[in-house]
Amino acid sequence: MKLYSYWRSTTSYRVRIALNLKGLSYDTVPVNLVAGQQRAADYVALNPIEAVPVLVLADGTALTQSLAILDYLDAVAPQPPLLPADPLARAKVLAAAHVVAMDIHPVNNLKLGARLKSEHGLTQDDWVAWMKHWMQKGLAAYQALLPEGPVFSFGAAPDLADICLVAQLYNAHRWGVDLAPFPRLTKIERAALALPEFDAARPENQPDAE
Ligand SMILES: N[C@@H](CCC(=O)N[C@@H](CS)C(=O)NCC(=O)O)C(=O)O
Repeated sequence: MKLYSYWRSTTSYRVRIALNLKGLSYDTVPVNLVAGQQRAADYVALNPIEAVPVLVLADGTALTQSLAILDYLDAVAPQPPLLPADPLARAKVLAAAHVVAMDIHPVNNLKLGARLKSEHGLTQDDWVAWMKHWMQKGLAAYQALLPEGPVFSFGAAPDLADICLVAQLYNAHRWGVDLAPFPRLTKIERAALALPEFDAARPENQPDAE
C-alpha cells in the first residue's frame, strides 16, 4: 500500500497510527501541502477534495477520507479493533473521535486559513488565535466526554478516539494551546506515544519531516 501523506498533517497521522497498530506495512508518498502539491492535477485525480491522506491499495484502488480509511482497515484487519463491538460503547468512542474529526479539524484546516487571510484580511496572529480557540473548545468537550479511570480514552487499549486525539494534540502543541486544563488528555497522549506504533507515526519520524 502507498500512503499519500504530509508529515504535519493530523489526518495523515491518524492513518499512520492505524496502519502501525494493525501491523500493515506501507510506503509513504510525501505530498507537500505548503508547496500546494495537493492541488496538482495528477493528485486531484486521486483525491478530488485536494487533501491528504490517500491510501492506495495493492490493486490501485485509492481510498480517501481518514475516517473512511480507518473504517476500511478495521474491516480488513480486525485486530486490534479500533471500535468496541457494543453499540453504546461504539457510539461513545465515535462521538469523541468526531469532536476532533468533525468539530476541530475542518475549521482549522490550511485552506480555510489561506482563504480567511486572502479574502477576509486575517493576519497570521488572528489565524493562530482562531485555531487555538477551536482547539480549546473541542479539547474541553472531548475531555468532558471521557469516563474516569481507563489509561486511554475509553479503555485499556487505544481506539479510534485516541488516534484522533493524539494527532490533534500534536497540532495543539505546535500552535501553543495551553494544555494545563486537560491533564486527562495529556496523560492519554503520554501513554499512547510510549507505544511503538504511535511513536513511529509521529510527524517528526516521517521521511518528509523538515
Ligand atoms: N476530512 C478529511 C480532511 C483531509 C484534510 O483536510 N487534510 C488536510 C491536512 S490534515 C489537508 O490536506 N489540507 C490541505 C489544504 O488545506 O490545502 C480527512 O479526514 O481525510
